[in-house]
Amino acid sequence: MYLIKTIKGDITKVTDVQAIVNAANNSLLGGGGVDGAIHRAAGPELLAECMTLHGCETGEAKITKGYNLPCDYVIHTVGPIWNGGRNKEEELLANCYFNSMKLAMDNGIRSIAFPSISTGVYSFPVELAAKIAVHTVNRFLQDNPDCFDLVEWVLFDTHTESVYEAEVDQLYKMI
Ligand code: AR6
Repeated sequence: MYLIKTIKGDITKVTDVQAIVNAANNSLLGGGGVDGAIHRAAGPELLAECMTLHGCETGEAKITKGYNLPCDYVIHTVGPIWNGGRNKEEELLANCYFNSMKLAMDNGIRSIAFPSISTGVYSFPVELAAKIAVHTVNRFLQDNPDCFDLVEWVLFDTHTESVYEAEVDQLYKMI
């Protein structure tokens, strides 16, 4: 069995997972928001490893070590920039979560923390993003029931946390 939980906080401080997910950009060379926080906390070796990866397509995911972070790995994924919903944004966001979970599973990672991908600088509406995020990950867990122990949603502000919490609660009511 696996546990799904939501917390309000800084993903760089999470100590009970093997991997955290970064909401990166196509260059994988750092930026603002959660990406900036992860690079600051991990130290310059993270950027050095990212430079060897030659970027990442939107919806895809790549893995590095965690360096000075409390976790062993960082999974870097690139969310879509919200453009009104006509550019496959929903599908691309679902791909981010699916490909991050797949990469974690393929590397034997059993515990993982996600931020709210695309809902900051990339302006994806939080309610829709939370629905896609929680449902995509839940489907993955149901399809691979013995592969994970913990999925943690780490949300930075009270509103985002309440939206994800409501989605997760809804899920447990359905089970
Ligand atoms: N821990 C958890 N969540 C955080 C943290 C943190 N330390 N810091 C911010 N958030 P964003 P995006 C929340 O903008 O929309 C970067 O420049 C934030 O409040 O980080 O996918 C990249 O390089 C929001 O709820 O990511 C890209 O260019 C969520 O994380 C671009 O931003 C995502 O906000 C990606 O934009």
